[in-house]
Amino acid sequence: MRWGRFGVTQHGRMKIKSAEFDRSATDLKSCPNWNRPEFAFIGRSNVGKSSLINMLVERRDLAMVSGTPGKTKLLNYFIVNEKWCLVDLPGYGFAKATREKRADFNEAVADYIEKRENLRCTFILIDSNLPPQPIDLDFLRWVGTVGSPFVLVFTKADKLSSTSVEKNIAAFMKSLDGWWQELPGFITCSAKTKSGRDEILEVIAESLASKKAERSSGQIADA
Ligand SMILES: Nc1nc2c(ncn2[C@@H]2O[C@H](COP(=O)(O)OP(=O)(O)O)[C@@H](O)[C@H]2O)c(=O)[nH]1
Ligand SMILES: [Mg+2]
Repeated sequence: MRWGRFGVTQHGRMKIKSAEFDRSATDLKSCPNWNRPEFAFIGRSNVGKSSLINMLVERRDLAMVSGTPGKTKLLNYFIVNEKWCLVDLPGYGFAKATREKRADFNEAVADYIEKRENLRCTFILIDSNLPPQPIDLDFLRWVGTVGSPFVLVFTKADKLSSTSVEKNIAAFMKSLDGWWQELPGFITCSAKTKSGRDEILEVIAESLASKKAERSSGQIADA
């Protein structure tokens, strides 16, 4: 395949020792003032976001807090291993995104993705059971104009045959042809079988490790 698939390589399996709900933020201004690295999750409602977050941290009901009425339009923070955060962003199914323009799907999400310095990577969830959906493509086009790092995650891969999943993914990637010099990386996952878990944790581990290396090499240079 020409496009990027992430593999589990250097860091092995990352251990999740703790995962706690920390807070809900209403907008960028109310996001915590700390330097914990943040990894955000977004997608249409029902794409499998809560299930994926629970699967990643191996907790059955952690992300359910974001499913409770009133919290679905908030940025929900979970602290993992006391060091970094998963941020459950509001879904974008409830408003229409506009191409090229600053997204009007959710002001808080747009602000967060454009400006949050702590944000290392956004995992953009796409339902692998569906052909390419305009709302996902519109969102992705907008993220592309912002230039914020992201990885595509195709969810619920256990529901269809692997041939059908591959077909939907291929169609989705084909829709992105020519948008970037290289097609974005993607991971296929299932909250049910836990496939894709190691790959997502690997992206996180690699990001955490690379910043640490940068910082320590910076210290050496300063010394
Ligand atoms: N078969 C299957 N069902 C899933 C998977 N992930 C989520 N679901 C189901 O899809 C529905 C929506 O999931 P949820 O995590 O609440 O989606 P959210 O709205 O994006 O947070 C629920 O009925 C889940 O049980 C998966 O990997 N495989
Ligand atoms: Mg949810």
